[in-house]
Amino acid sequence: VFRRSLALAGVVALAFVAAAPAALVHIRVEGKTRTIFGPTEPRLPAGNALSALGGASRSGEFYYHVTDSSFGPYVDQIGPYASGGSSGWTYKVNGISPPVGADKYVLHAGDHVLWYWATFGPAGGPPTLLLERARKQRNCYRVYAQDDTGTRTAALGAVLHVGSRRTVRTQGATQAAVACVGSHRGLLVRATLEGAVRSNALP
Ligand code: B12
Repeated sequence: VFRRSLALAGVVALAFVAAAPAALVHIRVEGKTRTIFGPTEPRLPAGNALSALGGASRSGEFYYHVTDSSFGPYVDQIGPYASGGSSGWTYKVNGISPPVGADKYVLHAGDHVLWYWATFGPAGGPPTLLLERARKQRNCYRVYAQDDTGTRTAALGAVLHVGSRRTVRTQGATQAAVACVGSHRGLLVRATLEGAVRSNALP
């Protein structure tokens, strides 16, 4: 009996090692043509970047599919679009594209997870847009483009969308892409730029 309890304790301990404890993380899923989940990056509990996608799928009731590959579990479809050729689903955590499978990337509280559709060319994948409020300027926003290493550059030429009807073009040269959108109570603001993944949304 003692040996059996020891074996059981071992199995339980292993289960705890294998499953990373869930942390409260932000998640957004950007599809090929529209946002699939969480424009404002809501929080949900997840232990790794794959389980974050699972949680978002349950919460937002959207389809995703994982297949086994030589590198481990691979997300080969989200919504109606399956990966193929040089296009498919990739993820970033805090703006950086990790060089490991999503099931291996352990998340920490407050991390921002982004899953998005990407087509890779000679220059790599598309930049992802990051929208921030401009400091000390009411109703003004800055837009950055982030590459796979998370390096930020001004997203020159980005357009801000205020709700679904109004757009404002950003101004700026090398340092920043900024725009002030005026009063917009109840409407979310987000940025787009040709060739880049659309940004998070802010009130
Ligand atoms: C093309 C490619 C992609 C394409 C796949 C397009 C498609 N048609 O499905 C895209 C751009 C979508 C992609 C995504 C990712 N990739 Co990739 N990819 C490659 C690349 C350059 C070639 C793979 C290939 O076509 N092999 C030939 C075919 C015949 O063999 P295959 O086994 O059928 O290939 C499939 C799998 O490799 C799968 N796949 C592609 N990438 C990854 C990554 C992981 C972790 C897994 C499990 C499977 C997988 O897609 C291939 C096509 O179906 C390899 C580098 C290399 N030289 O192997 C990196 C490579 C496999 N990818 C890598 C990584 C890290 C990723 C991402 C996790 C990056 C990210 N941060 O999001 C994501 C996967 C996330 C997810 N969806 O689960 C790493 C894996 C490292 C590791 N040890 O885990 C590699 C080795 C590149 C590297 N050196 O860093 N990738």
